[in-house]
Amino acid sequence: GVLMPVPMSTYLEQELEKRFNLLKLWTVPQKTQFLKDHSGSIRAVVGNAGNGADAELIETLPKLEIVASFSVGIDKVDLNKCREKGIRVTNTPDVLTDDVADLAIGLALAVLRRLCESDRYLRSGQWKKGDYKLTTKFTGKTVGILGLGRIGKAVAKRAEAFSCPISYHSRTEKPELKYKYYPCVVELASNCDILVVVCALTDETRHIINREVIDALGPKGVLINIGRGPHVDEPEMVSALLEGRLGGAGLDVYENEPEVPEQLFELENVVLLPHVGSDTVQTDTAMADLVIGNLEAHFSNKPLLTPVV
Ligand code: 8YV
Repeated sequence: GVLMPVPMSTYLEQELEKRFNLLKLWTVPQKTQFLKDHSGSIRAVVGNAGNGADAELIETLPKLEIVASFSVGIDKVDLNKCREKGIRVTNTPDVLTDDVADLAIGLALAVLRRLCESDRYLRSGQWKKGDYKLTTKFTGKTVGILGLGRIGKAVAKRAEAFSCPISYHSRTEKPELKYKYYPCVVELASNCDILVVVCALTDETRHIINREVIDALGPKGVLINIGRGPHVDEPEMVSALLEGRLGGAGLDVYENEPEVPEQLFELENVVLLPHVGSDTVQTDTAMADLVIGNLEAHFSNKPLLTPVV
């Protein structure tokens, strides 16, 4: 049996049902009892960015062999527990890089050029009545990237096409790249107009965007978060935005999804998306195919396509 805790992709569900006994946990009323009843047969879990496999779930499933995540980020999978129990873990890197990087640029443009606000202005009939405010130019703005991995590099490449000088912070400098490296996040934030958070969520990067970093970015700075909500100290970000100490924000992720601080709903310099970074038809299919490829490889004793553990 393959356990899916939450719905994530209709195509993935259909393809899993063709090949495996798919158990959709969200459709059963008594989840704990259901897990107990099926604990002897569940050999795989397919999680995603919101619901992975925590220690409790892993302990409930003694026959679990593999966690195949429908996401590149695997912060919701207890990797130590998996290592300890010899459970394999796979993710979906590369196939979603373009979409997530595209969205970072989209958010930057949406915040600076006030695209969502302009759309609301037109739809509400304001255009016919009043004057309109000027916005901020994106081309040429300095873009700081926190985490220069696969997606970070794709963001850099796109920003370069907008003539943006690129700088970054990551655990180690990448001297083969021509972008400016800052060994400290506060320095990166002080020296960029737009800060894009795109690193993996780990104990080291949790709340890496704290008050000091936010103040370094400053009243003209814009924060783009396409990584994970907990990278940012959310209450600090909200007060900085409310007090005008931070210029704007474009967010796809939040600390406690699907909860979003409602104070942000009043702010026109903030663009809020419901964690849709990789949600295109094309990438949904590619991610699902990768999950299935990993499961099939595992169950036929072949090397995993994209192993993490
Ligand atoms: C979501 C993501 O997982 O890959 C990740 O880490 O956060 C996203 O791709 C995706 O939207 C499916 O839930």
